Amino acid sequence: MSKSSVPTISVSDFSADILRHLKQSLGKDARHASLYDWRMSLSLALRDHVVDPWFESTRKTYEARGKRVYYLSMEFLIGRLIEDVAVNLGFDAIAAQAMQSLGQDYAEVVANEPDAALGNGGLGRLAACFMDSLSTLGIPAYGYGIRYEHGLFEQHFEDGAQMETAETWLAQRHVWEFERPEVSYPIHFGGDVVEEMGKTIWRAGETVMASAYDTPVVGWQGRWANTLRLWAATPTTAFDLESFNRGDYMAASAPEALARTISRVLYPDDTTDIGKELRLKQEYFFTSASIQDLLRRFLSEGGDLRALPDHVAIQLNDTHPAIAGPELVRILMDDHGFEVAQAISTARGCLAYTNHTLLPEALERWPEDLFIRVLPRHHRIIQLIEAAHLAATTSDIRILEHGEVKMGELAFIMAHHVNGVSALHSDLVKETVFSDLHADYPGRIINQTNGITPRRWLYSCNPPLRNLINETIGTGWPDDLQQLDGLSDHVGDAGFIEKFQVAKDANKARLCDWLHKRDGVSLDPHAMFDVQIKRIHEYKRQLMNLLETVALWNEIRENPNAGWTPRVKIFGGKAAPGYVVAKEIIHLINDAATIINADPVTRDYLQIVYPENYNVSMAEILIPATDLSEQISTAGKEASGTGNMKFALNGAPTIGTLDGANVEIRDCVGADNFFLFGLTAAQVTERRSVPEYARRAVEASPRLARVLKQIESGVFSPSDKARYHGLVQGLMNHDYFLVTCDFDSYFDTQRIVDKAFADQPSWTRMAALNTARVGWFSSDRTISGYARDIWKTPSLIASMGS
Ligand code: 26V
Repeated sequence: MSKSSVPTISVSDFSADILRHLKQSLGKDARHASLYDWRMSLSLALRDHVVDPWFESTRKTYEARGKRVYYLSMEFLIGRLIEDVAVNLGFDAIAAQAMQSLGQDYAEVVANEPDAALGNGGLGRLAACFMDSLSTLGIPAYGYGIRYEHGLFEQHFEDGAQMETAETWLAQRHVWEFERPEVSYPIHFGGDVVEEMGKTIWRAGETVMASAYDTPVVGWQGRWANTLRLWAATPTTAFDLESFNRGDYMAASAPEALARTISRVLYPDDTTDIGKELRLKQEYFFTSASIQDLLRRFLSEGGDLRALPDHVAIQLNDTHPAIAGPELVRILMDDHGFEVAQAISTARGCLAYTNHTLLPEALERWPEDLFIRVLPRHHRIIQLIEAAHLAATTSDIRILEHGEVKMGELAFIMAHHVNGVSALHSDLVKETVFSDLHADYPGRIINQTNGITPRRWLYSCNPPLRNLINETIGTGWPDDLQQLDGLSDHVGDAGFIEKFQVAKDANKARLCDWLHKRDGVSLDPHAMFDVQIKRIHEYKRQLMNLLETVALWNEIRENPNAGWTPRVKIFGGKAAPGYVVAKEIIHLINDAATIINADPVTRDYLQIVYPENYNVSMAEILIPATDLSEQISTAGKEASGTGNMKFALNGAPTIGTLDGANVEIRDCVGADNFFLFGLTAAQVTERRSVPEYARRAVEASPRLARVLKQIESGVFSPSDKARYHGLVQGLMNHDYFLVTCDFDSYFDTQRIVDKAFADQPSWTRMAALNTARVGWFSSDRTISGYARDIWKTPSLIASMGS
């Protein structure tokens, strides 16, 4: 790895920078400054040091005249940035000391920053980790997305039920971004398509402007910084002058109203394709702006569009930006006179598509009539793309079928590579959703197993473990995570294991303090912290975790003196506002917590906590404090998972199924250091064909039958005994995700976990081996794979080679 080019600064100089910003940028003096003012001043002082590496990277990129990566994503789930920037610049200790010298609590200032929550979950967080790694690796890249005014909704509980309120991160100034009023593009919708003098012309019905906001993303040690460019919708003109002159003031402001809605709010449903016009407009809005922007950049450097694929690699983060294919073809044909075939092959040379889910309900399809209404020209181009595909292959796969536009097929056909996000998932992509297209285009589907940035997900979120690793194997690991292997030599050393335990205990104590302050909840820090944090979905099976918790409660009550291993079951996560079953599951967890936590017989052994409003910042506190990681999805359903990697890296062994990246995690950490249970993906498919499989599984398990009866009869909802009738009946009658079939295996494996945890030194050794052996899951490794296999882009950090 290259030598550090970290700018150095003294604590006193940095304090002076902060005070200068307090005065000049915030207009405050130190005596009257609020926490907000201090946070802004600190952020601005840090931001100053990002600008030089940012300019330098831009200069090198222009000079190299090489290829740039464009990562198109509807979501970037960023979280807070102060700590991230400080750590990457090597300023973390200096920033903390400077704030202290100014009489401020650094941790409190850092915690004052709202999360940038421009994403739902895994897909959006992956995009944020990728931006970090692209900069760390010195690959010239732009992230393109939407500057939502409102990120993911905030969750709170009313009598245990989820309620949603609007998130308002932009109510405060967002200091990390630079507004670029000079960078804006018209985005057209609707209207019609006409032929005039042999030319096809799209006469759009309405137009909004996309305006750029740039956030620099600095990589490890400030060696490189790329740009995250987010688009905000603005009206072409604030008023329609014709209506205005007619005196119709309200109609005159209509274009403004449309524009403002487009980038207003993130869609909070990552499970069902809602098929809403506004969502399609959002997708086209940011994709078109991004394509126009990258073409302008290419042409301004004197590029010949026929050579576009040598200079531009566009990665589609799921199908959300799949309209990029037709949009690029449209511009090449309508504005630059390309023939159809040439336009399609040029576009395909630039495009690659990542699939993130096999769930049929999440695969995007648009009603064709809606699509024609919003994007009439693109509809015709899709017909041309489909015709070219049918002519070039023996395929009978269509993009336009049954009155729908199928975005997965479109993305696949227009991409030179399609990738899955774990080994198992990529195999399933070949065997299931895209089996026919895989046969038509052999070699197009490849795998790139997901990863996580070790800067945020170990270095910053886990100072005790970071320090122990530094003192054990040195400080080279944050951008070369395989170096963690070196810890393996120390797991036989009782002194090291003891220190590993001390680090875990410190993180657990930090979580206890945080929870107590926030929610007034007290936890037993010696209990096992058993954590499941992720979006609430039936396939992720939070319900199975809860059923196991109730079964355990029953058993402890019956035999309180059997030497139970104390556990705290921690849940965190949001349900899509319209996902009724997921919301029932949340309600049930909270109801069960109320009853079980109040039981004097079991309270020393079992506790349930469900903190409201799980987000990236909460994950940063929970993950380092976790003893046991719950990764219990129905095999074949979780494309990869990335939380699974974060837990293992922070020394929490997994209880999990052979699903997604769990398979590869287990291969790395070793079967002895992973608690495996449940049906395999193949067995799941088989079991579904057994008649009444759920009813049979319940009949075969008295333990499960009892739990279901308790829930159904209202033991946990005494004021509304029928509350969970539907939920339980649903399990007995459908149970598509095989909660009932995996229950016994899960329960039994949890009892093995109990025993393993009781032997603390041996447990800690297992935890340390998890940390030591998951270096491969760095997103640096993932991005190197994309760069090598898909983008063909070298690193521009001189000493890093390609
Ligand atoms: C789908 C939809 C459907 C239309 C409405 C809005 C919306 C928003 C997001 C999505 C995408 C869901 C797919 C997703 O997040 N997949 C997750 O991707 C992770 C990163 O690859 C992976 O680790 C998780 O296993 C996978 O569930």
